[in-house]
Amino acid sequence: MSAPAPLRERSHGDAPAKSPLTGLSDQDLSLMLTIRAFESTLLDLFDRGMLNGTTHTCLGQEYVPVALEGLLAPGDHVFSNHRGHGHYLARHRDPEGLLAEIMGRSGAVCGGVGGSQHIRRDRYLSTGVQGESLPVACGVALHLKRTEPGALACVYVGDGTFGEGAVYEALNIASLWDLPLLVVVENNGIAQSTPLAANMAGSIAGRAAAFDIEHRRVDTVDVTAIRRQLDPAVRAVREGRPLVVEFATHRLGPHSKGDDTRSAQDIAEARAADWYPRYAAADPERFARLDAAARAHIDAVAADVVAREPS
Ligand SMILES: Cc1ncc(C[n+]2csc(CCOP(=O)(O)OP(=O)(O)O)c2C)c(N)n1
Repeated sequence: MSAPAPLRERSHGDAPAKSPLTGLSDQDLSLMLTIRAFESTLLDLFDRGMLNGTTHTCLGQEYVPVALEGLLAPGDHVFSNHRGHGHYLARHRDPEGLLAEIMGRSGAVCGGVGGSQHIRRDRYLSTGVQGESLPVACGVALHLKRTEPGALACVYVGDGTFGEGAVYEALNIASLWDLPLLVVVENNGIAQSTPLAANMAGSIAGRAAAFDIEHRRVDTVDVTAIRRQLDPAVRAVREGRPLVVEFATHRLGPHSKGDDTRSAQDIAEARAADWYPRYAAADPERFARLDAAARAHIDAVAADVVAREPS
């Protein structure tokens, strides 16, 4: 595989702009690396027969919730889906509670009954039922509009979830009632085993437009640039202008723990788009130091949680 292109923004004069890491804090980069280490560890635990059930990792998509988190406030609600570990970790920075939840060990964030996909903590709620979260998020957005103006409901969905009718009922009401609803679509081009092209007529942008809802497409993995791009539109959400943000992203891993139906070429293309080697190339010393720390942290978390009593 050829080396990934260096990640750079270009100014109008086409002069090289700053590296993506220039504006990124150690805390944000560590969070991306912690999510990567967490998800890699989960697949490893599965391979060693130490996890039951199933799990869907967000490998390749870690930068999405980290970028969003910089635009969200503590009083906002976050609704997540089956691929939600990164969403949870970006919100609550709690790998111990999440791994204990997934493994059904003491210290589990939901007593071990929710597992990987069904987690509630404060203003965070995830569901494995595709599309279910949108109408619920609409209801919460209406409540926020009435009682806590300025707060918003943010809901993460995949591209395949646009096959669910509940998505359109929610978009319709959000537009009609001017709800503070932020829909984040992680468009990784595939739903389990069905490519987007076989699944969706038209486009996500066209579907948002049908409801008179703003749409933004994000094509970069540069967290600082993403925040700069989305900041005005997210502020407008808080004033009651719903928004669909579509991230063009890539799923590095299998759909869940071992079911990858993609061709070798498709997988190679996903890897070539990965943020991880680009960020590593942009600032090798800082990246290596923070990556080693994140891996050591998650190794210690896993050793601790594996040794705990059942919840
Ligand atoms: C209502 C419903 N139908 C089917 C499923 C099974 N299912 C789980 S994930 C998935 C694919 C979701 O694809 P997408 O929304 O693109 O998200 P991605 O997995 O790519 O992150 C399906 C069909 C489900 N969980 N809920």
